[in-house]
Amino acid sequence: MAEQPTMNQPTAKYRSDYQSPDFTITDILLEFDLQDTATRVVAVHKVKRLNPEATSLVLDGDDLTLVRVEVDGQAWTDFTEGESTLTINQLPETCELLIETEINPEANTLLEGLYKSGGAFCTQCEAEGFRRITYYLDRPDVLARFTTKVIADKAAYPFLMSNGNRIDSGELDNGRHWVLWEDPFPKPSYLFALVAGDFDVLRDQYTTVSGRNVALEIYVDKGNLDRAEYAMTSLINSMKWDEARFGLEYDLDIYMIVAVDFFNMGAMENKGLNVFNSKFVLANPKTATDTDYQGIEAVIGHEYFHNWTGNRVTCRDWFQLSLKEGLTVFRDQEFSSDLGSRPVNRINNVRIMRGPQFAEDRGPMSHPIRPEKVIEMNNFYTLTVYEKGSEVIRMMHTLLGEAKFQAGMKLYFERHDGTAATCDDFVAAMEDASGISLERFRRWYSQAGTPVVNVETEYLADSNRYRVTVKQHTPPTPGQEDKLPLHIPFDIELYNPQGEVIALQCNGKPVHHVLDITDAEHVFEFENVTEQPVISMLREFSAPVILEYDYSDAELTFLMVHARNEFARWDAGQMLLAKYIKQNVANVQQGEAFALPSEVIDAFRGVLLDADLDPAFIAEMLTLPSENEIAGWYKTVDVDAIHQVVGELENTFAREMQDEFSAIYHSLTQAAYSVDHDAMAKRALRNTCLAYLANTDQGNALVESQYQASDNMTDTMAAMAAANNAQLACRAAQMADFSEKWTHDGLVMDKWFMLQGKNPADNALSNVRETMKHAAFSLKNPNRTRSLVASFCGMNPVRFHAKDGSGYQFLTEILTELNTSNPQVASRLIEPFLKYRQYDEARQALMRAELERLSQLDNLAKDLYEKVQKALDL
Ligand code: B3K
Ligand code: ZN
Repeated sequence: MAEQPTMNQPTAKYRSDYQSPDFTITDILLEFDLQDTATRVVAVHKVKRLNPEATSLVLDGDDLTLVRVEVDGQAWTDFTEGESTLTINQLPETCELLIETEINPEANTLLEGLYKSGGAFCTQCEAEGFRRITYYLDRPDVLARFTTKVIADKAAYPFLMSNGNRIDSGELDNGRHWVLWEDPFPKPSYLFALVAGDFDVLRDQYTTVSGRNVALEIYVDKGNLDRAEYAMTSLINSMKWDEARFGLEYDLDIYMIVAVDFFNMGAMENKGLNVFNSKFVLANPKTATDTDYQGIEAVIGHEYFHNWTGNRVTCRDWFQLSLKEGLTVFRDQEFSSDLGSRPVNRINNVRIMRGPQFAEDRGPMSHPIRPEKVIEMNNFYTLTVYEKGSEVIRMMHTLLGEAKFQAGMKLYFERHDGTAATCDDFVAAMEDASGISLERFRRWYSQAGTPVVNVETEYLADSNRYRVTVKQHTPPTPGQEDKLPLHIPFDIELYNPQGEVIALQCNGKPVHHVLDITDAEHVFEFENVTEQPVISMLREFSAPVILEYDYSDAELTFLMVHARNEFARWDAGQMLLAKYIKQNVANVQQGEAFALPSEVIDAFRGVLLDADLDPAFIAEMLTLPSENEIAGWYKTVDVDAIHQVVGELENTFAREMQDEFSAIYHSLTQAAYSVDHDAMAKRALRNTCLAYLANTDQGNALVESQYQASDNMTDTMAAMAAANNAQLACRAAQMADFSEKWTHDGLVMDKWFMLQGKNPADNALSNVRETMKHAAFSLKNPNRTRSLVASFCGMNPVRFHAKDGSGYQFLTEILTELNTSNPQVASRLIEPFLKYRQYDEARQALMRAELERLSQLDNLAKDLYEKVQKALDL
């Protein structure tokens, strides 16, 4: 735009512009001579022309120094180097193309391409990082067989790894050695990986269902072997589960996982050689919480499941990302639910949808699960593509049922194994295998935003009928004004006053409990309903929508007790809480007192005392929605009123149920720590009780004694989080003690940094600034940055949104620094700014000013550029 002259204009790509490649590469032989600042990469490609009209081969490359080009063994000079391309002219129809480049892994702070993490070399190529290693057709629809030779100093880098099977190795005279790896499965460049370093290795093996032996190896920093076991157990469980539930078997002789400390995201599914953020590998009871263990199981599963959904069948282009990510998230969610508690898993997945995913849908970056326009692909590894993508797969699963869904999966693999496919291919396989039309359903792939389903009911006593009117609409999102009706699976149940299920019947015929909502409005009249029923809707969160229905308190407390599935009981509790949170936010705004009817408290007391319920489920029932989720209910967010109401609600529950919390807390004292569902469930409930009790007179003493007595990180962190949240007297001493004990271990210190970020104290920001000087902190490490900075800016709304704008200035300072060193991390951190339109005018103006400052930065990275210009609506 004219008034923003300094904002450079990176170009966007559009899904509709897809063209198949002019050339392909069938084989690539890579040789790496690893040196910290000058690594030589020789790549020999077998190139084949696909489009007879094409004259030039245009390769992608970033930050490379070109050394030489040869074609069929001869030096080649007919090429041009662009800013991020190498165009080679006059190539024959097939040829062997050699390109030698030099790269500087040590200077690579972007953590994309080949870089150094601690003392090790490692790579991250998805989405477009391979082009920072060598010039290549760096797009997912070019599938080549990779052979990789890694050469490095033997003493410093005794382990040299790449994808596939290790086929040869040798020694060189100057203290260097080499290993040759061959991956028999053609793959796109984003699945390439290389690791070189000195590690401790945990080894195991797995025999697949057809009897093949697979070597399993987990590489961790020296001294961390005692933290790798749970990752190994999770890997073996994943392999078994994928065979049992999806009939999918592993295909190479070796599966390696390497844990590194410097990593931009959770983990990466490179063929046969996963690279993991150490956060999702390392755990023992002293260093990791139960939540960490669950995270490890989920991420190990996720990356393993990608071997089929992602690697064997990959994406044609990056717009199709949800083809592999949505499906693989669905698979990892099912894995966690089959192994642990299904209701608790579902509740937590739905919290993510209703909190941060719905927020993404409301913001300027709102996009369909299959985006249409992308400037920086890394910006689209979003909750929408992943979590909503998984919900879309889950809806198909609901519509088809397990057997037909699995038939669809089978057909999908029959058709597309070894190729790069599209989301449409997936839906077509589901449709063809099941015979169920998904025509209207496909709109979920192209329409952005959160649909709203509005329901009205009427009991027609005279005719024993119950009329349910269901309307749907999707509010406009940037670039998509008009929305069409979607195919929404709408799962309902009716209960009579005794809590018994009423069989659904329309026009004399039984009706399935999942209603097909395909139009803007449907009216259902259920027959033989002899008493006024209570309706349970959107059971299991059967579609990623907002449900609007005017429930009475009595209906909600009824459902909290009588709904047949636990998810629906939890959901009723959430709706009841939402009602009184909203009412009290209005009270606070009008200067009135906080008030909560005793019936509401009694309903929650009833859940707390229900001995038949899983303690983990009770803990979820008593967990309040986050301040961020609550913020999403408003057009204009009042952070201070929300913070106050959540605090008062916590205090009221604590005061009114103190005896029950206290009795349960003391009754759940455990003997020895173990990582199994029952033990974790008890700890979850016990620590939920502690969090409430922290707000009472006994709080300080209880929290202090739990901290002192604890022999595991779950209980330690629960005590510290309770002290932090309730600002107890014991907090300072605990924080000092913990920091002294763990300063040497960044991963453990992340928990401490997170508490500093979420500290509700008035001076939280100055504490955060002080904390950045801590010996264990570094902005260069994404985990540290996320723990401290992202937790302050994203999870401490009342302090981040301080009226004087100090929180906003702080974020701009950090973003300015990360814009050059690691824009991918910066691009995650900027999220709170993107929501500026949802705040009062004064805060809006302050945030907008910060966004404008950012837009003026020299060399604003594509990652930030895309978000800033969308937020400012340029
Ligand atoms: N596929 C990777 C994510 C890559 C992110 C690139 N910025 C991990 C995963 O989803 O399994
Ligand atoms: Zn994934």
